[in-house]
Amino acid sequence: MTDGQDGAVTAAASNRDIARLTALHGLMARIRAFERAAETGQTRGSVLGAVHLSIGQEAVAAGVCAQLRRDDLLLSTHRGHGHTLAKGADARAMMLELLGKAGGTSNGRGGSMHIADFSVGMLGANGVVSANIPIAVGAAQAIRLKGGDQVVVCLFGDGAINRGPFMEGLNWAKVFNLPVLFVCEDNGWSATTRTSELTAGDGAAARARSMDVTAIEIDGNDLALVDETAREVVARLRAGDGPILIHARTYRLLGHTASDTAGYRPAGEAEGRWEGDPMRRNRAVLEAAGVGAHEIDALEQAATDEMTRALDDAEAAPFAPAALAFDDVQDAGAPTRFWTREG
Ligand SMILES: Cc1ncc(C[n+]2csc(CCOP(=O)(O)OP(=O)(O)O)c2C)c(N)n1
Repeated sequence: MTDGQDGAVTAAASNRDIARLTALHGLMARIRAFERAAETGQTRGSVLGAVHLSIGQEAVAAGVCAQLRRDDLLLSTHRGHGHTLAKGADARAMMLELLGKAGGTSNGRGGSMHIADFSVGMLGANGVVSANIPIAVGAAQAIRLKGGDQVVVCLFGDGAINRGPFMEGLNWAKVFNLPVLFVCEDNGWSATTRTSELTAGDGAAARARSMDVTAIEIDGNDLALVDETAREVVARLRAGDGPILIHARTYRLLGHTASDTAGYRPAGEAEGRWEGDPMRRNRAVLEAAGVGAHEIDALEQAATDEMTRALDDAEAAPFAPAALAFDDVQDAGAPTRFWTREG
């Protein structure tokens, strides 16, 4: 290949990358706008229960989930709106779910912390820290038994690696070489505690390597890097080279929940981290490549409009009928005996 042809190939590839990064910027904007709308709903009292926002962590959700096929599977955490949206769930149905309304992804029975949408392979967020990990491994084992080529992505926080299911799940996945991508979304905090203060050793990647699980450590706020890493890793998993763990460093820019003002963080810490906001960083990448600020503004505005509408519609929608609470619940029959402390 001549120099000229080489150059042409490189230029074409880089145009594709910019188009892709622009599209992914739109996805990050949709995630952020969804979170802002959920925050507004909580303030107005229409979104009930705790909501954990992922503002500042959007590059992990967008970069990883955009590499998945619809029939790939996803398990998430209490902070799962972004992952669910990036996997392809309908934003309006998700918002209805947060408000407990009819037409929600689970007709309002899951809410924010247990949001799920099986139609896009999203098997569930989980309010129990680390509990999504064995479920992901079980799903991967089922795929293996059925001979499919889907992969399972399991996202969890840096606090989750200190619970037993993390070790059990990675061990099982390695023993059976299962197609699981474990993603530790390391935002530095476990609720109100700095995770480094309660974690022995070198964290997620070191623990994975101790079990011979391939581990890759990346800057999770670098959208292009997350996208590229996830592309390579998903291809390896599909080819049978699993499991793999990505340790993505990011930062939770707001409080643990929408109502947490994060007063336990040293003054100025979060303010300083807005510099590294993945949306701000990716905007700089796009503008340096010649994408107009107006084009990026338009993407972000469209996202805000979409999610504002989703919240308004959800607020106007009726609650799911109470009888629906009993749907999909296994009926084991009336108990024939009640146990007491005495036996
Ligand atoms: C088994 C269990 N213990 C404690 C909690 C309470 N809790 C909810 S979120 C959270 C912090 C989790 O931190 P991390 O896994 O890093 O996720 P992040 O909130 O940072 O996204 C805790 C302790 C819980 N939900 N489940």
